[in-house]
Amino acid sequence: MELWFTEKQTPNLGLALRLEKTLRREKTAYQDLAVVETFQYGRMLTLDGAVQTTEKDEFVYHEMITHVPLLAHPEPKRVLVVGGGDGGTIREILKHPSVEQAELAEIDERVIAAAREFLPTISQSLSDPRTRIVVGDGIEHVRKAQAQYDVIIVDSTDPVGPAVGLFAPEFYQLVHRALKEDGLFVAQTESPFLNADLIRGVFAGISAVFPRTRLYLAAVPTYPSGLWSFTVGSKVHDPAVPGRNMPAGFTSRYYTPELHRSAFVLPRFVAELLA
Ligand code: AG3
Repeated sequence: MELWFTEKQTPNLGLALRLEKTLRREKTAYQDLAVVETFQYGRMLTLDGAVQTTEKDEFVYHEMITHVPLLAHPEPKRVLVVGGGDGGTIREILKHPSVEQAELAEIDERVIAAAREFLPTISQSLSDPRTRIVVGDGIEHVRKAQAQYDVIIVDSTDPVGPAVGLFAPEFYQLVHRALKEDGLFVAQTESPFLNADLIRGVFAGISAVFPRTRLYLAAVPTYPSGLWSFTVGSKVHDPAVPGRNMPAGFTSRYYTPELHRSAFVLPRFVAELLA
């Protein structure tokens, strides 16, 4: 018998992956969580039926959401991740030796537990001594902070359910206040093919608060449409420029300094939707 998982990305579009087996399926306090073994992309984490990460393509998203803001900053020391309970973003952050503390504010501890148990290559750095895990509401966590972080990364699910507030203009005000005077932040902002209105709204919201707001793209095969966007708000540093060399011994599979710059070069239809 063949077992297939389909994410219905829109009412008229789906991504189907053939499954070898299901490793975990549970209803957490916040969402429906599954970890499955796929034939094509290795192990995969889904939340409420939406693909969050797979072993084979996670590097694209995690490298791009991390190294663009971190290399645009001259010396990131304190970094906060909102969401991101699988740990992939934390793993990338800790490749930067200047980082003293990488904090994770994840609302659903079951995501962390599932990643620790079934996705060790992604979650490995959750046990690093520089990692601080706070289980709780990311918005409340950011609200309590003032001029504390060099970089804030919003590694959230889609703007439905627990993540809705992370796409709201009020949240960007809190993020601005939580950042140091030359801080910057990035949020995952969905697909320009399928979420144009969201991207436009988020871009306007971030622009209202941050003097430098830019959008960049990366190709993530398992996310809806495969073309994914990230939006950066920066107080001082130009997000499109890697402001320093990559640290000694730095390894990546998608990110390069040339790609950093080129990710901000937008296809015309994307540039137009921001105009
Ligand atoms: N967060 C972004 C997932 C969005 C994917 N959307 C979808 N499949 N409909 C990923 C978390 C990885 N750390």
